[in-house]
Amino acid sequence: MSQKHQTLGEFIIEHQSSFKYTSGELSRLINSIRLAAKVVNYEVNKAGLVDILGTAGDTNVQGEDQQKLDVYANEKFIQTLVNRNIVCGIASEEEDSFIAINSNDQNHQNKYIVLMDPLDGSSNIDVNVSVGTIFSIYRRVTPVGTPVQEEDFLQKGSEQVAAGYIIYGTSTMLVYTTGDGVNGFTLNPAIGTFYLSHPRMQFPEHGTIYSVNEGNYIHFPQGIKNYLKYCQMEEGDRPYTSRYIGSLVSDFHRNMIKGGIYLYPTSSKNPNGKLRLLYECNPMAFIAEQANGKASDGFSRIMDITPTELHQRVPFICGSSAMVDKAEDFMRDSQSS
Ligand code: AHM
Ligand code: MG
Repeated sequence: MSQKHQTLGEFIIEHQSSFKYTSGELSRLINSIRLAAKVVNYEVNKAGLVDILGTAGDTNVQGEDQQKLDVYANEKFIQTLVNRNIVCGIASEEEDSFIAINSNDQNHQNKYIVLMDPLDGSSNIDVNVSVGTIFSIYRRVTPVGTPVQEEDFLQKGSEQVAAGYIIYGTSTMLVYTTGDGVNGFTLNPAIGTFYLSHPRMQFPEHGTIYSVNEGNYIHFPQGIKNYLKYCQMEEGDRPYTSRYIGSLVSDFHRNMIKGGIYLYPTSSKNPNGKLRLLYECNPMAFIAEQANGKASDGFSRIMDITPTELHQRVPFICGSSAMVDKAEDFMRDSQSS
């Protein structure tokens, strides 16, 4: 089929056979995410119109206030995946523990688990700035037909079979990989259909944008401080441009298209970094690597980290490979001096 006007539904069917474990299960799973994305998109888009802003009154496991739309998005994604009987387990940034699905049904043959951040960057909703959903898919490691265990969720990022994000921006896009490159689909809201708009997305190897919350500069490790000074130095294509939306999906998406680096390092405020390894860093790292980019904790590959807990945080440096290499050089140099 020609790629012109190809819908996400057509794309999923066409590429099903290129997936190494051929089965319709992963296709059905991505189709369910597509459906939930449309429902959440509808709600996010009218956030400014109805009185649904403000906190829901709950706090999540990290002690942060939950916006109402976080709760809504969390429920919608979970409901869609549970009702369609498509996965055997779900873990969410908004849930304290993982959810085992049909755990007492021995006929339950589903192999996949999903980890997600249902609405990342949600503090931006109040001010009409883009937010996103991030998802990560693995095959379970415990036997099919038994209840899922924590070890199913604590797999290295390198074991992911698919990952993606939805960006609720000036347009709504779904961008995902099943380990065979990264493709982006834009929603036509008039008819509720995602169309392939960004085939084979690639980070430029070099870029000139750096994205970091520089307000935390004083608390950053010396290697990061040195790298930021390097970004600001007048030489060659530097100083680089600073762009920080404060919404990981949006900052990542822009950097992937234009070339750039995103950094959320450790600081005295966030001694392990702020972002969550399982819900944010691993899926973005998988997408980055599939798009010719790179993701590191400053010293080593994000997807090689063995997780020890569901809500684990890690420092995160991600983007154009030459830029991430350079930031790692500065980290290493500062350790050895
Ligand atoms: P969240 O999951 O609570 O929304 O936090 C993650 C977000 C990222 O999207 C964003 O890059 C970062 O937090 C911004 O943090 P800060 O405001 O500290 O710069
Ligand atoms: Mg988040």
